[in-house]
Amino acid sequence: MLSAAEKALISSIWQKAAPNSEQLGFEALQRMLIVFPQTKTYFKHMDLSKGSADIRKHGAKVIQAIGEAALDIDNMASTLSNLSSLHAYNLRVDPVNFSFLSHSVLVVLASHLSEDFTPEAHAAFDKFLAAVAAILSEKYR
Ligand code: ZNH
Repeated sequence: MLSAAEKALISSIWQKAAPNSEQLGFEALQRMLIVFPQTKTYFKHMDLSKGSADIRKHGAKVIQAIGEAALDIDNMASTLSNLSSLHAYNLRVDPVNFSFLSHSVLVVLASHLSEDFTPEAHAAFDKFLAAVAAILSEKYR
């Protein structure tokens, strides 16, 4: 579980990232699709060319969900409950892919926040994204 200190770091990182969250989400999703091309199989119905409006729009949705979880960390299981069902029952995303997205989000945060993204903040945000991924994949079987 996340300690009080980690929760404070996560919310401070999110406060710095939030004003630019749509761009961050776009960059993170695009990075995932390029660095881990196997993830493209889930998005065959979208225009996956670099910089596409589809990537921009979907990236914004994904980061918004992450942001909502970050704003209310203690209740993130209920915040993410509908998305958890969606990913398990409808989308059937192989849980291995969550770590690819998490990695991409961390890299994008590092590139935008530079020295504010301290090793401690990185560690806390990594743990937070792993917790989000665990919730999104807990209904799989
Ligand atoms: Zn997911 C969808 C979030 C991961 C795939 N997603 C989605 C949405 C959201 C999300 C918000 C929208 C919903 C509605 O619309 O209702 N995701 C998310 C998050 C995460 C994720 C938060 C983590 C962290 N996903 C993921 C992955 C993948 C995915 C990893 C793969 C690779 N998703 C997906 C899909 C979809 C989604 C396919 C659907 C899209 C469309 O629109 O079609």
